[in-house]
Amino acid sequence: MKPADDAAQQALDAVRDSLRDLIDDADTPSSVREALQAEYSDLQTLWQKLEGNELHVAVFGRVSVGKSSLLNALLARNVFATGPLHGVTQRADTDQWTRLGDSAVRVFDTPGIDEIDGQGRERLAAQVARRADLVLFVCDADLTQLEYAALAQLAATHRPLLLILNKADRYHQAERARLLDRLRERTATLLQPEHVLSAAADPRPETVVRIDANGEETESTRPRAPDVAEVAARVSEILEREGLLLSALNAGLYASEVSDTVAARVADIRSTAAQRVIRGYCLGKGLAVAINPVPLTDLAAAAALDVSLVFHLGRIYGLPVTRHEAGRLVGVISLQLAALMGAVWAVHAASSLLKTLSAGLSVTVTALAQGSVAWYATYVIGQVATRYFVNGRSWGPGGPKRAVNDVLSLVDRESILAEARQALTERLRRQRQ
Ligand SMILES: Nc1nc2c(ncn2[C@@H]2O[C@H](COP(=O)(O)OP(=O)(O)O)[C@@H](O)[C@H]2O)c(=O)[nH]1
Ligand SMILES: [Mg+2]
Repeated sequence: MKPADDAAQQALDAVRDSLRDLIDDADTPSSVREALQAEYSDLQTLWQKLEGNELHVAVFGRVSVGKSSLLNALLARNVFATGPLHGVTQRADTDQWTRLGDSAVRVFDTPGIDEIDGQGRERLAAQVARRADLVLFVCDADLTQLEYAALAQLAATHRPLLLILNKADRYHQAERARLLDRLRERTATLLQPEHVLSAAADPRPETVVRIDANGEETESTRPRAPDVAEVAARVSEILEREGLLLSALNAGLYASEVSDTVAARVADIRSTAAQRVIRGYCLGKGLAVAINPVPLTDLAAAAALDVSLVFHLGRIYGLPVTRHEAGRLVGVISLQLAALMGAVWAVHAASSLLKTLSAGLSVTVTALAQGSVAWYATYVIGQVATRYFVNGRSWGPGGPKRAVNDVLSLVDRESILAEARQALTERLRRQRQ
């Protein structure tokens, strides 16, 4: 093996393994897998492609330009349905073509880009671009606006791309040369000029005129063989030169895209679960504090609830902590909180005292105030702990002080307290009924 091939093979192996890891990752929740079904199936296809050292070639273009005919001519077999009617090819089809060294080259037929709506077209282009190592963009005349836009979209994916002027038999030599020049000129920013070629995938029969011994003319037709030699040679050359490496790079690029999407989804799911759990604990602690008549034990009970919350959050983020560690975390956070919002804690303590002193009428009011403050404190502890877990069990550069400070500046205290008061009032009323 040449060193370059060696490097390509190494890249290929690395990408193939990372695809496998992504597909098999046991930490990915099944709900994420279900939501990203299409992506996972693409990953599986890409993995198989790399595993089998497959190279994929796809055609792209308007309906009836001869995409299916071109593939048949390249395969020298009539495997793809062709015809003058619109819509002969309904979906992306595949067939094995040939072998190039260690690689199996598979070709993909596609429906015409003018047969599907804009969104479907973009999806098709993205799908084709994702799995094709080489795209043959087929046209049969100068490019329409639609064709130009689709070609530009494909070129932007940096796949190797050939623009093929098919039905060359319909043009005289000079006319064909002019058309090719025109195409090269228009696509100069998208393609190299040598990547614009002509072909006759399914030429119409020739008319031959014979003059017999008596000088009489008879006209007959003679079938013409496809002329795709130039295209076939360019395809082989591109695939041989850069096929495997490109295939690995493309798959790697796609895998990292999917992996980012998966990470974002997982983060979303965790964040939703975390916020739900935090709210549950806020309510639990708010009620416990509001109802519990003995001020000192309600503080202890409250702290135990916060420890449970942190313990629970660690599990949601797949970073379980022991109760002891959770307790330590709550301690660190509470300390920062006390330092940063002494005033609020003072209210907490004062109302705790008030609850013992006041009797009868004021109990509900102070209990509510105290419960709301407890709710707020748990809310902040929950947010800070969430941050800590999102950061992979780290406070980040500024340490716990900065983390608590950041959360405090993001949280709208008044609205949290208002929410707490409302939820607690409702619960307390229901309890009294
Ligand atoms: N004159 C001529 N006709 C062609 C050529 N290639 C394909 N065709 C005809 O164009 C029509 C559409 O071909 P098809 O391959 O089904 O087009 P697709 O819709 O792009 O797949 C068919 O009738 C083909 O016989 C060619 O090189 N020259
Ligand atoms: Mg077709």
